[in-house]
Amino acid sequence: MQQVQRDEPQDFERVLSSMCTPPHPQAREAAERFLATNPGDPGTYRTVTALERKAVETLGQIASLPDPEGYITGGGTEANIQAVRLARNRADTDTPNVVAPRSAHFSFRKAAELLDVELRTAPTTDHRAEVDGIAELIDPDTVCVVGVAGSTEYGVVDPIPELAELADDAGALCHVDAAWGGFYLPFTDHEWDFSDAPIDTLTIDPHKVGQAAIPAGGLLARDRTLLDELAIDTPYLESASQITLTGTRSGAGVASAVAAMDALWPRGYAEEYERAMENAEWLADSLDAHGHEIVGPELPLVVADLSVPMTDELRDRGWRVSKTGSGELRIVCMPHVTRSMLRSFLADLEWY
Ligand code: 0PR
Repeated sequence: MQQVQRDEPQDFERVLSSMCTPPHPQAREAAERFLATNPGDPGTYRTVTALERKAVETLGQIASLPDPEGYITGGGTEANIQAVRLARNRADTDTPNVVAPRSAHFSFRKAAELLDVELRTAPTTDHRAEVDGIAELIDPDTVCVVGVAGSTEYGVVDPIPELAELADDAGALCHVDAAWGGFYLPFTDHEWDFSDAPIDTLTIDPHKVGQAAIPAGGLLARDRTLLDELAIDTPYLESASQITLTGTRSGAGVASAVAAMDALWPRGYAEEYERAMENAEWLADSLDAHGHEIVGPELPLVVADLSVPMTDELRDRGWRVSKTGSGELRIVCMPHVTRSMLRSFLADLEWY
């Protein structure tokens, strides 16, 4: 087996590790058209501002939120930081804490550090949040309870309604991180969105499964008063205040998110989900048949108990694969991942 050299910056032919994917052709075109626009200055760039409203409307449809509020962020990290920030600002405590499962993305650690909020993490069972464990960590200073809908490492969905109820009982907000899973979950039976539970904010990223160009994350909020917690006065701009974390922002991200969702919501995403899930199940079955223990796939992400040295060998053959924190092989079945890619990956795996 020859060493495969892949230096092209946008070659996804052997990428099994990424949670991003090449943008839809219309998203690519829209990104280019809006490259020089800045939705951070809505007075000047009106077209992209109108498009951002449209993006939020469609994200609202995807997450079953009528009259959605929110904006297109730089990614899931910004959306999660902002969710923690608004929860902190809204609460009346000098010692705020956020309670999340251990499986929460590391962006919550950034949020906690930046915002001087204590991050309390609860154990997981089968990689999912333990409701009792979360409940034990909640106290009167808890400003936000986090649930993950499509976890980064294992692609599993937390019991969102139970977590939302805990948050509600404690007078805290409930934030759901569906940064990766949000464009797959509408086609599943999972309970994860605004119609399933009294959640307050949600992260859902067009630049992942949504097939928009980077950067395009999404933050949704149940109502405007939540976002108002983020408002900073902008005296010399035409708009009176800004709720975003960054000032100048990518109009390319916004326009491409709208173009991708126009092209794909709902039917295109549904087809993608079906195809990705079939691939993930096929991969899981094949690895299982070779004696490997498998986690999932609950969403199109497969984890197998292959050792790290094996993973390094595969990397040397050009494959881009990743591992979980405990060293297992982790394969994300994104839209660019085809059955034939997986077949040749397994061929290399068996050969080794
Ligand atoms: N929330 C969840 C559940 C995520 O999986 C991620 C990113 C984030 C939030 C943060 O999103 P941004 O990276 O958009 O700020 N998950 C992947 C990770 O950090 C992102 C990724 C994307 C990794 C492309 C690799 C890659 O090639 O591992």
